[in-house]
Amino acid sequence: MAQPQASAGADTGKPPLRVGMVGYAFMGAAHSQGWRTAGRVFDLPLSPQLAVICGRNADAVQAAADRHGWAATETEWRALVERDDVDLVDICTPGDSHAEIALAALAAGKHVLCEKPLANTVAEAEEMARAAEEAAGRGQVAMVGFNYRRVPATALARRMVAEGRIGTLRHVRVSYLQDWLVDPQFPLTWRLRREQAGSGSLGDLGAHIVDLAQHVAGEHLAGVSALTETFVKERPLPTAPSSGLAAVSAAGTGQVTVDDAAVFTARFASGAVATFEATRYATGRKNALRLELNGDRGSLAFDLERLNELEYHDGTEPGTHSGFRRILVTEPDHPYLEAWWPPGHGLGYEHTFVHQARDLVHAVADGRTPEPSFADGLQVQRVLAAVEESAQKNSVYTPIAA
Ligand code: SOE
Repeated sequence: MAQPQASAGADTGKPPLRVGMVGYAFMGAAHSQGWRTAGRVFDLPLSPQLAVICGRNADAVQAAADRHGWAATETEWRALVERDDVDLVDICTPGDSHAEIALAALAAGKHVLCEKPLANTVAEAEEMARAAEEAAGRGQVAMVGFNYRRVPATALARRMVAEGRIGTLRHVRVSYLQDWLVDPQFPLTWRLRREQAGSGSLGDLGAHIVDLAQHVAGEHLAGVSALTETFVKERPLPTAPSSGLAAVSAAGTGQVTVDDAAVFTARFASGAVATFEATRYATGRKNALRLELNGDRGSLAFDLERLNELEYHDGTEPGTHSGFRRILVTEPDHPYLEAWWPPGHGLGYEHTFVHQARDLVHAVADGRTPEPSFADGLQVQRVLAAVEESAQKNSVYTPIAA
């Protein structure tokens, strides 16, 4: 275990929030960026410190600490959770360890940030939500990493729906399309194993769009009718564990035990109807999360591949000159933009993690439950379970458990 001289972070003179992060691959790098930058851009009540990073391979975790600016390393997550120089545990591991780490961290008195989906099963998510609620009574906070709520354009969409700018919601159309599994020789990494990932495109991408659609709409789904499919059932085994979206294959093959694609229709509690599609086989689509909402007074549309823009149609304007307009979401009074660049100087994917860190720091300082809470994560988990149940029963309409 390497001991810190001083935790890395912005020297702001504010009280520190000492972060211990478990995992250091793709999400670990993204969260590091968030913690490193939030206190340098936003005026925060606490100063996030990159205190300790944890991973099983000592050399690899040290390399990650050096690259991302963490002050110390651990190779056992239990040791990290028990350290008294860690205030908040950030979980960036595959889904099979979320519950165990989060429960231990909450029991040890830490605040928790957990990557999505919250857990691999509803039962685990229920236990986590219960533990988070108890911990809230002791002043601890727990949040799920649904970072796409923190794109300024999606936050603006939420605000505009709440202001009534599209009126009564009729349709929500949402898809999350990637293509990194198109090649059948892409190896069988952890994201393709049910015991580690919980599910496939459904939990990885579907969880994001369920959370985002419900958040922007401001209401919950009531039931779903679903199809799932696994197109490539066997894949080469990877040479080494890989956590990113690239890997190298070796001899031998193994079974893919998760869905490759999930498609479902859904009803919102208000009666609005929705379509969802999550796939990693949409050839040419790299990270296309698209959301459209139609109400009786207007419509909104968003595409993550053009994330500084939000399309808006005001249906109350005269037909002669109405139409979709492109809002460039870079104005200082747009969500999160007050602290960034002058208008027109856009943001990117990584800024969502800076905003996530910013919002969580405020929640910790205020002692208030942040959104999305573990209860919100549990509700998404219930939607995912209903999708799987419906798909197993020939797409029968399946209500979402309350
Ligand atoms: C892989 O499909 C992945 O990295 C997801 O796991 C993330 O949650 C998403 O933001 C980007 O794509």
